[in-house]
Amino acid sequence: MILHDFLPSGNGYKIRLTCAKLGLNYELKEYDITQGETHTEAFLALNQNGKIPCLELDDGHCLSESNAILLYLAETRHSELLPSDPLQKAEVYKWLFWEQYSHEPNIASVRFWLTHNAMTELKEQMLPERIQQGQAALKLMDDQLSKQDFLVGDNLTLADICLFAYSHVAEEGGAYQLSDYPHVQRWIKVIQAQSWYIPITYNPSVS
Ligand SMILES: N[C@@H](CCC(=O)N[C@@H](CS)C(=O)NCC(=O)O)C(=O)O
Repeated sequence: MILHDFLPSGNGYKIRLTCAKLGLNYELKEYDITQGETHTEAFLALNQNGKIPCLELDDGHCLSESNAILLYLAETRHSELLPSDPLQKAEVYKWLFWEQYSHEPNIASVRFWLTHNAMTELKEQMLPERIQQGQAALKLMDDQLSKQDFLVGDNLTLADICLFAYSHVAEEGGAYQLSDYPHVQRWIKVIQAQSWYIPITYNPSVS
């Protein structure tokens, strides 16, 4: 498999972390999204949406959308990262969909704007509301994690890998303070202590 990716991306990191957990090998092909490298004709043939991550399978099929890739990897490997019980499975889906609508646009986008010098006048105007919504998302996770070890029940699932990716780097850029969310901090440490854990900067081609 070839993972088309940009190392600072949390969306890409979700896939790298899932592959680490499942013991899957892949080749990493990097693109600099700040230089428009995902908008070339060659890249658009892989993903017409012009975004990383996308996972090129051995038969040439190229799958995009990070959370769809997570589901594909867990389902095809029959991993307990995706529970078989329909209700538990639906709870995992719930967090994956919530991440894309309520978490990633506020936490990931704000981090990118602030760390990649990508602010514009329009983004300056949007920033306070995005931060407020990002704080609400972290608070919601903190409430859930005050009641149980992981987002869905007692075991680590794709919901945790998906939400970990951008939550653990939320402070980058300075918009969020993780000390405001002690249960999220506890959960981050638990994931970082897993034997298969790799940092967001991990590049399989360099190890
Ligand atoms: N919903 C998509 C979002 C993918 C996405 O936003 N990718 C960003 C990097 S994290 C990207 O490639 N941006 C380049 C661009 O839009 O030009 C997913 O979860 O995979």
